[in-house]
Amino acid sequence: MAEHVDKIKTELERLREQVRRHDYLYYVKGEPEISDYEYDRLYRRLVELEEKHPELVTPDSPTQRVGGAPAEGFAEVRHEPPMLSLDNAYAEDEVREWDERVRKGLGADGAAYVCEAKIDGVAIALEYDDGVLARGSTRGDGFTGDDITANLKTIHDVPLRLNEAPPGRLEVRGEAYMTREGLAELNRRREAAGQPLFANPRNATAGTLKLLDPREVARRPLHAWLYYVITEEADIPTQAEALEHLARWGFSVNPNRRRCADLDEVFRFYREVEAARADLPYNIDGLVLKVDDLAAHGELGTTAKAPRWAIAYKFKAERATTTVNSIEWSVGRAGTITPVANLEPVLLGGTTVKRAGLFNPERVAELDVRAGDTVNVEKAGDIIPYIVEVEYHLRPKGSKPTPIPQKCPVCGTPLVKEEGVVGLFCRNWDCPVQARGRLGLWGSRGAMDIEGLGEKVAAVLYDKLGVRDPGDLYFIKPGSIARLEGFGELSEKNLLASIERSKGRGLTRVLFGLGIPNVGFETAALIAGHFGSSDRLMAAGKEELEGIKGIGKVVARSVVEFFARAEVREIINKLKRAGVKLEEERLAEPTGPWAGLTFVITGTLPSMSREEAHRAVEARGGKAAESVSAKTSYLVAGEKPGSKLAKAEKLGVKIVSAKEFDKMLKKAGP
Ligand code: 0OW
Repeated sequence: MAEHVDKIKTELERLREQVRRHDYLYYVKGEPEISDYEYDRLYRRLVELEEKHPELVTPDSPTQRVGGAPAEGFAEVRHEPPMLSLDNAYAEDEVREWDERVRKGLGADGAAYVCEAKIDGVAIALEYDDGVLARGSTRGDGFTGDDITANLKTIHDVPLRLNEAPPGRLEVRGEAYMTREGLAELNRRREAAGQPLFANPRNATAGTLKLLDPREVARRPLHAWLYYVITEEADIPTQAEALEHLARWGFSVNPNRRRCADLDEVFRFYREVEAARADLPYNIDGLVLKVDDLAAHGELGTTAKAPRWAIAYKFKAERATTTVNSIEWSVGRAGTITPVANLEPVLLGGTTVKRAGLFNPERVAELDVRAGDTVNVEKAGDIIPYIVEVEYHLRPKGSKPTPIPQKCPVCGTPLVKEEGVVGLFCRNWDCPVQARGRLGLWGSRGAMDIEGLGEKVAAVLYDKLGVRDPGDLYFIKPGSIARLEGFGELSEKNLLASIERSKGRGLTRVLFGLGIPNVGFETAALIAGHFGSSDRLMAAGKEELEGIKGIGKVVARSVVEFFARAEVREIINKLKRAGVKLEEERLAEPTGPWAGLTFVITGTLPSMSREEAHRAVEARGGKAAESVSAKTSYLVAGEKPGSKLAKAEKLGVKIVSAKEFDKMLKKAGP
């Protein structure tokens, strides 16, 4: 028996090593050696073997990148030493002054610098014990950040196990980021789901790292560059070598870097990188200059905010001056009213800009921007240029403040403000832009996937055939599309056939396709899996919705209010009459003696690991959460409990010792 287990362990380790190596080659080096098919075969073999022997799963196995249950919140992590920010320099003379301070501080004639591209992302820290990822966190305020290990594990640039005999205790720091194309794709998905768009890759990265559900994080295109090493166990004399070590250990290290012996080389490199900036797939906003000699870092020390041995040498944000010809207001699929400034065309960062975002009515009022104004427009790597400021002194005589619309620019319905939410909204269900948008969402790939029913065709069906909602699609009279301009017998036949085929997509896609506010695909799947049919869902109250794992108050309220609308009930009736499937097999609700209970483990349990305790709780139908909240049923306090104990006491959460927990496990049965 023992040798059989050893044989399996050996095969598991070999498979993990192979998958880890091919992950590294594919994601970090971008030089895969095997085909996707061969990789999938390897990976599936590993998953199969681990499913057969769950007790042999290790946290650093490549299959453990995407965790399961969403966290309730994030534990805190103290940064030692603090994660500092950087002082900024915008011009050569400021860099010269800094260089002078460095040389004076070191009592040296010259200092060599490592210049690194400054990634416009979100700072992170990764801790490794014996080469295995132990914890990952955000920078927070530099002293305390959030423990987002489960989220960072989903990033392929973050190794779960290091190569080449790394130090036993190691911390590395770097920047999580998204490429511009990655963000564009993410925004396309969000637009289809009626969710707000991210203005730039940095916001998208920050928003994603904060998500409680690692499965959603895994669906987002996150990357990371690492650039800083903290360890007592290796003697690394320079920053240049630290970066080499990082690459050897398996981390992604940004290639746009150069060791410069003097400032002339620094300025030359700065101009080279600035010229190449637009060709990089990710945003950089300057260089980070660091004294290469790491011993000098200790000599120079830090201010309260930033190191004296490093500085951010920023690119000038691309900025241009032009005039506003007009300000127009548009309404989006979800009823959001958005102001846009039409500009006198101006060259900005290599492109001609004719429009600039004004975000929301509040911003227009705050800026008091008007047609005829001279404005400064900026594009600091973000996708849409925006108006930074108005040159009020150049304002033409007699100009009037821009009127904020009171009515929807499309349907004339009075606009509403919603408490606590920035912006103005048209809440007219029949607003043509919104009704057409809903038809487009219904036909989209993530929803009912109706081939040929894009936004344009949806608008034609709306305008020419009086199709007002998804239910009408299933009652289009044959022949009525064929006679429309741009259509014929064949295109009608294909479109009607794909509408017919869409009837069987199931409840998840129906719910996503209806465009319920705050309900994206993942949430739609949770709701469909819980209720199994639209009838049960429409009969449910807020409480039942809030009781579903992963559904909060906001979503519960959105769903109940949405199905309370007469127009929605009308659509559901039409869909039923058309024979559209409004059911889905229900996901097995966790049963067992601990169903509905939430446990949080803190400190070390003598009898089992944290992972094993979580699995023991889930095997009894309970939920294992990472952090304490009012919804926590029990806090299990092991040895050296962390800050969760104090929080549990404050919240009046029931606290049990490791021994009591063992007794509870036995009592609850296997
Ligand atoms: N964004 C970057 C970057 C970098 C740290 C080390 C100690 C203080 C700054 O690419 N390449 N190198 C450093 O070095 N910091 C960077 O970004 C900083 C981190 C926190 C605020 C900035 O994002």
